[in-house]
Amino acid sequence: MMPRFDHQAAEARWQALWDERQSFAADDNSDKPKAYVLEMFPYPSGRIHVGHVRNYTMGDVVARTRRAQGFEVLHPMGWDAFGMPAENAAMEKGVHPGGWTRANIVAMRTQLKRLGFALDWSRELATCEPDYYGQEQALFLDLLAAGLVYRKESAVNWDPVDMTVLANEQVIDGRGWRSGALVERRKLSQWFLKITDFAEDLLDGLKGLDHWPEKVRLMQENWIGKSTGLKFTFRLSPSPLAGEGDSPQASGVRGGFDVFTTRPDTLFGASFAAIAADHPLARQCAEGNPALAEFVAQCQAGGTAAADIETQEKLGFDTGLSVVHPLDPNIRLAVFVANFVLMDYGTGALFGCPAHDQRDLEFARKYQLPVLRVVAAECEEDAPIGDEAYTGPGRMVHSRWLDGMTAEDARAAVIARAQAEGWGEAVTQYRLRDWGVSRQRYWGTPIPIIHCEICGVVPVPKKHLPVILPEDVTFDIPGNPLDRHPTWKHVDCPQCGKPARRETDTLDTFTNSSWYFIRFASAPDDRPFDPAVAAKWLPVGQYIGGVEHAILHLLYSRFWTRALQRIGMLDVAEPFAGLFTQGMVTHETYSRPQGEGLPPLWFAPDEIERSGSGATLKTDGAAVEVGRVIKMSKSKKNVVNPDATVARYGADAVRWFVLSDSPPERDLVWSEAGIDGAWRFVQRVWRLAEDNAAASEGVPEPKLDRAVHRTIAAVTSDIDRLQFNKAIARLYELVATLERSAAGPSRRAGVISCLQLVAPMAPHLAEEAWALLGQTGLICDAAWPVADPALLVDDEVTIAVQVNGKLKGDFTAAKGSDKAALEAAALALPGVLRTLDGAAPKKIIVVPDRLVNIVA
Ligand code: ANZ
Ligand code: ZN
Repeated sequence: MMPRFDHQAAEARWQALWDERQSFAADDNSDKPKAYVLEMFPYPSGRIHVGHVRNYTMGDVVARTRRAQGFEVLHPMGWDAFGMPAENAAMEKGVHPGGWTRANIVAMRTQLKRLGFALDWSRELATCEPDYYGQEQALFLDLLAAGLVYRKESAVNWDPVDMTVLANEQVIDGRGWRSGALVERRKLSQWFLKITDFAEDLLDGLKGLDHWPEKVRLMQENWIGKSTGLKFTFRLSPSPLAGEGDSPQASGVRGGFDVFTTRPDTLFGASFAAIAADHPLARQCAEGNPALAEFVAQCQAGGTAAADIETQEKLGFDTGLSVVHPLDPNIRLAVFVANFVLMDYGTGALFGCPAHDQRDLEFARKYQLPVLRVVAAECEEDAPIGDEAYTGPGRMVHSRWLDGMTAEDARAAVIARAQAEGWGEAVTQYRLRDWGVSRQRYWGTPIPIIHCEICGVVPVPKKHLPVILPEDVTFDIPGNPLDRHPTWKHVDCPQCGKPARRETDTLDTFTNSSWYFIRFASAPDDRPFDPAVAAKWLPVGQYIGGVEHAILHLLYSRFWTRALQRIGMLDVAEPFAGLFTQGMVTHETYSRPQGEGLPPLWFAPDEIERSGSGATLKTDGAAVEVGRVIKMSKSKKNVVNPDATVARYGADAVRWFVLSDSPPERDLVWSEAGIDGAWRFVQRVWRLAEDNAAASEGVPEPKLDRAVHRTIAAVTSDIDRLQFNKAIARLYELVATLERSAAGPSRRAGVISCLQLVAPMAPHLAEEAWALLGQTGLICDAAWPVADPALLVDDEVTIAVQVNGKLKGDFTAAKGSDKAALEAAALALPGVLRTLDGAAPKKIIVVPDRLVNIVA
């Protein structure tokens, strides 16, 4: 039997050696150029999944390559260790969130180490440990002192059965995800970070991020949601509800309210005004109107998720009030309280133009309000509006002095008039809201605040940090265990010394991930980071992770660095210079129907025997349905445990496979056959190394040298552009070429270069083969091969040969060959000899390096 590459022995040997030599420890004081390569750190859910493997392998290839290219590389790993799943596990399994999380970290660290990633484990951190979250508390206090943190009443989703606040994602169809109880809206005093202070800067900064995917920049832009428009005041006209002779002012209602519109051009198409249920005017009207009060209460019930508001039925309640149209005092518009108007956007009030806004149109149809088109596209002119509002460009109609203008010009004209007449002003609005960071949860960073009856809100003095999260808590009753802890929250006020109460809310876990990349770069004991050291590494050169974090995590991190910059702690605005979002890992699904009305029964890939296009269940041998290839998910059971695969095929084969099959930004279909193919390739490279283990005599082979150097250049640039699958395709080619070549110094040199190019992807194989070839040191320490430019230029050309303009064949010649040589070679071609059949050519035309045409 062919001697094989023994992956188990090799992996253990090299991993131990890298560890012992601290090969991948980053030196803050190195004078080499720095490269910070980072993958989004995992949540310690229990096991590494293949999505992690793909993500971390990509980062590892970049890190190892940069290292070989002479950079001092920082490639750290840690744990995003606070969050809900730990609390859920605590409630379901009766384990402590801390114990559960830390056990998971141990298991997952072992799994990651088996994959041979070039990580600086000395910088490992877990956000659930006081040395991390204590420094985060210090940062929170700094931001508070700088006025970037404030407290305000804000609505939350309240589950009345579980007695807990729910995140929007935990509200499903208006009900709590665990209890199934109807969710209520409650007002709580909560902490906010002033991200809106940076809205314009966060938007502006996107322009410079040219190593980010365009789609992510667009998602961020939409999330920030800058709108420019007009804010103007609607004057209330005396209302019949206010009673005989009473003006609205007299009945206590103010003289009017402000609205915000992005479409002032459509003002002549206005058919109603609407205010939010939480609007002060709505509350005032509700006081004397039980039916309206009932409607307002209805709107306030239910969750706070904006997505629900978009899709729910548009409902309104006529207040009986009306307002005066700002462009024509003879026009009155009825004022509704409407469920689709949000209190925390714009002014909490709008005018409705049903012809040109879909929500307004649905509303108008329901309450039989007029629908008047005021913008007409070129070809449809004055067509009536059906059940779709027209939101495109066009010219103004039915709009008096605006008629004939483009909608865009009309927008400017109305704003100019409003400003001139003093009833409105141009304003900019952002969809971005301040970041509410209070969570009524146990497993998170305690907010370092004390509430005192006398002094009010008192920050915990820094010398008392960290505020340690107590671990002696239970989860047998619903609610936040910090609230019912017997002693933890009772403290003396740091200012007056009287008994006071700790804040029992914890910070949103997104705060943990908003600065972990800084702590990786510098982690002193007595401060969050050392700015000089952090600035050496930051920004992260290449950040890699899932597109599911394209909005919040990245935006919060971009905010956090800006906030630190503003308070003079760190001079880095953009945390991530380069960003790459990798595709998902997918797999077939296997199921059996369970009968009418029941969901199918799903089976895991390792329960299945696959044969041809069908599949059977191992336990009973009967058929199962092979379903679509979809993202791996626990619910469909199409999850693969990487441990078994790594044990069987080796880390290198798994790493090779996750890079090889599809472009990194696309989804990857996990297949056993694919990994088997990768394993075979590993064996081929090993054989090639064995065949070239000894130094070899002979003459150089320029053609092979050129092929090798072309591959060096191409693979280097592929890795630079993160096109790992292309790099791998070229290495397949190079290995095939080397296998076909005759033994000699060129082949041995080629094998050595080939191993270096393979090393970032399959590092254990590469180290083992490097040693076998008697190379000095470790391959991970060897300098990256550099392509010789002289070997990259093509010095051979293909010459086409024609007889009377018809192609008869071609041959290769050295570049720049003289005419006589090309003529002679052309005349000797079999196709030419046959066509001429002994006749002498009349004329021969030679185009150097390209063509010989023979006229017969
Ligand atoms: C009249 C109008 C006519 C509008 C028209 C749109 C189209 P963006 O672009 O996302 O910023 N609006 C204003 N305040 C609102 C609130 N608190 N809750 C819900 N909707 C509100 O959205 C701005 C538009 O959303 C505004 O422009 C307003 O409707 C509505 F043909 O005013 B528009
Ligand atoms: Zn006090």
